[in-house]
Amino acid sequence: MSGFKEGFLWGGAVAAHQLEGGWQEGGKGASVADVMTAGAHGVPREITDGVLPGKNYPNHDAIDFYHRYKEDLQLFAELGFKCFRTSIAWTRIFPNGDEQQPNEAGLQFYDDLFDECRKHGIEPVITLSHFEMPYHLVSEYGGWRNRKLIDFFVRFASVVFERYQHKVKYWMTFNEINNQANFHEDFAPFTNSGLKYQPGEDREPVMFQAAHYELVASALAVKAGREINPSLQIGCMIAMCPIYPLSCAPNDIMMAMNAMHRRYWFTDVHVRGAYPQHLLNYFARRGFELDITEEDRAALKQGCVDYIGFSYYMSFATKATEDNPQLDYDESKSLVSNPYVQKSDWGWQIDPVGLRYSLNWFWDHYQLPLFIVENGFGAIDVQESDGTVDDQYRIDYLAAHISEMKKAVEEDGVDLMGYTPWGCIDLVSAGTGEMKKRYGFIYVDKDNEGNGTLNRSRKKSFAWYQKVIASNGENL
Ligand code: P53
Repeated sequence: MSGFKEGFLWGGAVAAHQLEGGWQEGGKGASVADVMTAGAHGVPREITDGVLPGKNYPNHDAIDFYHRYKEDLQLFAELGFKCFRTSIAWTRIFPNGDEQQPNEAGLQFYDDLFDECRKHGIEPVITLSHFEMPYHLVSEYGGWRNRKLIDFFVRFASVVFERYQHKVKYWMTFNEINNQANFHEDFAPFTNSGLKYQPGEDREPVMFQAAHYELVASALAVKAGREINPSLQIGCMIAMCPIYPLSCAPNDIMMAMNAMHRRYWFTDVHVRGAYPQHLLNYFARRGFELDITEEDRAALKQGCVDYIGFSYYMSFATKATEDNPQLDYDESKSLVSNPYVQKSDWGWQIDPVGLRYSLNWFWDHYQLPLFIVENGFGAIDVQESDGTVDDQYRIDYLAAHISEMKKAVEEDGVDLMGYTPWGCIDLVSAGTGEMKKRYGFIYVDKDNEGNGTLNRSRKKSFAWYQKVIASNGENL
């Protein structure tokens, strides 16, 4: 008998900006994703000052889900999905972010989409902010460095909770809110928080300030959602890459612990409604004076999440070095390669056991239900002349991860709600903006340059995942 609970949420995950396209349709405004060009492995995406002529912005058209969602949901239904995780593009509802009234055409689009899901018995699982905040909030307000964004976000959240409360039960506030722990690079601060740093600016306190405002906004949204409808389940969303010590040298162990503190304190605030003492001590040591009011602290306490959603793709490793006596973690410098695991073509370390470890880590720390809302293998797929794609490597990756997830549930007793592999249909990569970094069970005919018919077809992994769901995870 399978240990997965009754009603286990098997499905797939995407984000609005990575598949919808239709970037100006139905009154939609420009989001941060709309000003990011295509990059590649080792070539960062360029963040432009608004939309400039002659640049390639892959999210503008993406895979045209905006017009093709009925066909795509038909395929998800054929896969046997119990749920479908996507996001509501904030810019369809509030094109600039600071309006008083929502845009009805945008609201109608998601009504239609959720109705279509329900028609197939598929439960929508919705992220409120998935790397697609209104660009206007960046250019006019400086992104989340500005406290005013709390009100804008809570207004957006309240409008969609009110509107969709009878169609959507499962929600998450900020996607991978902790990516910005990597504040030395430009990508995460911009996609998480709409932050553009000035040359020479001390980035770290700005990141902590933005994250604080987001955590307050998240808590106020949770509170508002509960007031609108107490049956809503509202979670957080954390990017989990567990950080191992490279060796058992005591200082390597401490370095890994500090690194985990610096990357995962966000979860403490979401779950417990308060900052961990180690972080307050770190702020004091570094002399960071953040705008954290008594009112904020009260809000955090009143908006603790119902569950923890997280992504898992890879694990990291770190070690202590002599030039770092306080064992501070700097994600752009502190990571080392793990000699015991393989890497994907994009350098992501493949570590199925790390998923079991992560499930146990979250469960031991927080004792809240867990939801794996992203996991998957970005790879270059080759379409044969007959249209088929033999993606055995993807099947191998997912089967190995599901098998470890089963052990976490059956042997370790972790409370797991569901599993939604990332990019169930090929879409635009967030990190590189490429189409050729594919995750799907469904192949989409489109290349990095934007050419292709956009036709959908089933890969080998499609029939495999169909069996996994039908057998509730027994048939891997
Ligand atoms: P792509 C970094 C590390 C882990 C997850 O990523 C990440 C990132 C950001 O690139 O993002 C999540 O497309 C994110 C999705 C994203 C997916 O992982 O870079 O929530 O939007 O597409 C995979 O291969």
